Amino acid sequence: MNKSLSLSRYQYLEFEKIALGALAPLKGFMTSPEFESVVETMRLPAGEVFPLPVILDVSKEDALALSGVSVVNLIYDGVVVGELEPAGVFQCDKKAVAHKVYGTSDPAHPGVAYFLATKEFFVGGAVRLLQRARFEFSDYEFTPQEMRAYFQTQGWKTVVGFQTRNVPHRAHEYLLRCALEQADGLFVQPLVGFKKSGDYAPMAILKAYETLIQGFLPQNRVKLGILSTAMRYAGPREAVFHAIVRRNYGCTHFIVGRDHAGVGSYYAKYAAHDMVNRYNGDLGITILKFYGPFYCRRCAAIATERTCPHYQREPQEIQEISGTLMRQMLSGSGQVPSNLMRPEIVASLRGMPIFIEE
Ligand code: ADX
Repeated sequence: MNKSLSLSRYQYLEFEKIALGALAPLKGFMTSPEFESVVETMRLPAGEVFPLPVILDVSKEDALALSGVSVVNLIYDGVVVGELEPAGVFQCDKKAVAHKVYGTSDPAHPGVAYFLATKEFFVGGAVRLLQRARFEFSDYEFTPQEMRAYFQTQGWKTVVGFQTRNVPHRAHEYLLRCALEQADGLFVQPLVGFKKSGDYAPMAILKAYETLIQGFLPQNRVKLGILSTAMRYAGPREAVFHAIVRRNYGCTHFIVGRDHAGVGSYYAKYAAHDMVNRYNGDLGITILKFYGPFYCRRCAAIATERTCPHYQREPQEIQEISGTLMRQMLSGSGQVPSNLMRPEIVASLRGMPIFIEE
């Protein structure tokens, strides 16, 4: 008996990432034992580290209709884009799970809000991709296989992966330069799947990175390519998730800085560092942890807690550079001091929508 399930765009991208190997070792949407194991222990039943649930939510009617079905056609926009072999449906106590995964069940948290709003049931099982997702930024997207092949042809033995959801400011640039000191290549992979309103629009991020890479970084050692998956704002757990995904794309190193994948004040500044420390050596990718960077008026330079004496002595001379501050400046007067963001980057954003609207 054949059955169909219509996917939302969010679900289609999630399905596609699984099928392309971006979420390896997952080969399908999580089954009940996998889900439980990941939520409780941050590991899959076989022991591999995996920090976030990857689930396909369905209505009660669909859950009932799946019983006894061996293959489900996955439909997006009226087209069969893939198949799922259902391996059971399940439910959970969403608030309790949110608390474990996000550290909060507050519906004001955007990741929690999304999770609490998922349909009643989840269906697990292996997937097969029949048609890639196509959307306006697809030309900037590469598969894990394509990236691995690219790194090989470039002769890059070590590659640092950089996750971001922001237009680059000077602190980001500092991290990128540190990465280039360490490794053969750098893979800047902005996440452009689902993000909350008020975050940067994907085109603004891409334009800004093109400006930075073409004008100020060694182009032959930097590759730009998007990751079309949802931002989950899960802070420390998502830092581990982002690292695993970049490992799957062939990176050997991954940057985790301040408040990685954080939102509001739900996570301590360096909670993601503590989390990655717990799995050190077990992720298949080396984590490069960074404190700061900030702008120091005394040094007249971007510096970090490890390189600047004024951080302790004259904290009033330290100007923190946060994504939130930059967004405020860009959405207000549009004037951003050049010691915080390159004027060329600010100029490259003129005339285009910079932020995602409601
Ligand atoms: S994230 O949500 O994708 O993590 P963002 O684009 O701001 O947000 O960050 C990209 C990477 O740079 C993350 O590893 C983050 O921790 C790091 N980062 C961003 N700003 C700073 C900063 N001022 N100091 C240290 N690390 C930073």
